[in-house]
Amino acid sequence: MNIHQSHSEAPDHLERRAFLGRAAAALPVLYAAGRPVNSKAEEEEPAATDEKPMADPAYPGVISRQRQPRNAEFPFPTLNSFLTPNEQFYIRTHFEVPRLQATDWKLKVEGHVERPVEISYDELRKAGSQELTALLECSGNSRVLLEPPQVSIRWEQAGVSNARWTGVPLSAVLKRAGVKPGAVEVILEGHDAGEFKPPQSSTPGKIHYARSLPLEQAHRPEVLLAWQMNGSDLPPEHGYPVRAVVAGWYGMASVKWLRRIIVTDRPFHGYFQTFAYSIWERQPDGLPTLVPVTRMHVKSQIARPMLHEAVERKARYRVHGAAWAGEAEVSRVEISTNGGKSWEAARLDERSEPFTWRFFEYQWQVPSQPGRYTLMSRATDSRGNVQPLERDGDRRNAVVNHVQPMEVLVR
Ligand SMILES: Nc1nc2c(c(=O)[nH]1)N[C@H]1C(S)=C(S)[C@@H](COP(=O)(O)O)O[C@H]1N2
Ligand SMILES: [Mo]
Repeated sequence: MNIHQSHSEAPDHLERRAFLGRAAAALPVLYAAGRPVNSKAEEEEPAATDEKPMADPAYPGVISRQRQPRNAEFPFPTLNSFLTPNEQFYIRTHFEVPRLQATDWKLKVEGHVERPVEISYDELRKAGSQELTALLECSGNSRVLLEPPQVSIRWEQAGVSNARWTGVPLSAVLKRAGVKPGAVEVILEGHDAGEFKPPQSSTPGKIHYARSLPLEQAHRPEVLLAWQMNGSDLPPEHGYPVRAVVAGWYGMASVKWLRRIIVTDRPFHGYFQTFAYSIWERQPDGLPTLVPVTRMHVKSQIARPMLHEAVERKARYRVHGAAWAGEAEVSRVEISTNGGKSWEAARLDERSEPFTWRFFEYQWQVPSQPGRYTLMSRATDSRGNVQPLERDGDRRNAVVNHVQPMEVLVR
């Protein structure tokens, strides 16, 4: 469990800095020159810190995927700090970002409860404070890999980011209202609202963003109502003043700009629960049934070389990236430099925790023969789940965790 009281630190961060520092070395060169270059693994560069992430002005910002409403991804080839700076954390919004004030914000807790309550921002912050490092990944991340193209944002690699969150467990708030017997789910509703028009689908009037959690999930300690990320108040686009963080679940569960919590005695079938963010599941009776997307699946991604990067022949190239597995830990990452014909173990960073990512690296002896080569990474988690090589078509436009071929040019 990596839930800490405030200010407890992971013990191995010196070791980790050394590992991360090498990753940082190539990046300013890459972007300053505007062209891919080989990694200079042996160079001494100031190490990136993962404790107080700062947006380095030399680093690029996010990559826009849609202007209105705003959707943007973290520039994954620059991956070098364990915590993603707030300014680079990917943004997934369905409606315009609500502009809220903490001073007049109130959270309603109602429905199947003993005492409906309204909690102010100050009351919530006084209810207790915990820290949790957790990665969010949009369930549509890597959608660009899908054939034929699917509806919704065409994420490349980084509808995914990692942050340290400060908040109070949702269970504490539920306790205050008193969940009645017979309750089955907890709906989290956001302030943001709008209408969906075709081709995505029309909806009846304005709807708010809302998702539900099964009651037992809502009570887990890694489900927070958070007001800070990486030590600062949430930025407006990430849910200011208060959002949910459902660690280990795909991002859609982590409802931003919370306004209402509704305890229900029946399953919720809202737009974002049943229509969007749902996948087919084969039932024992043979009938495929739509079920909401929930837990993250094991996945790994190579940050460098990036897609179509030009790499010098005969060089030693530091292939590196990150892997994650939701509630499980990453126990192995393998690399192929020949399109999946053979695999070799990557070196894993020491820092390994559930809910977050684990960095990996692999020293590639680049062949002397110029041409196109396909690199791949494949992760295995502590429960024995292996990242699949093929896309599972039952998953519609979501949960894209199969191995990603990264074609590079050796010259
Ligand atoms: N209220 C609200 N919460 C939301 C969303 C939204 O559009 N509105 N998007 C969800 C989705 S699909 C994802 S992937 C995450 C993204 O969180 P981020 O923008 O902070 O990265 O927020 C989730 N919570
Ligand atoms: Mo998402």
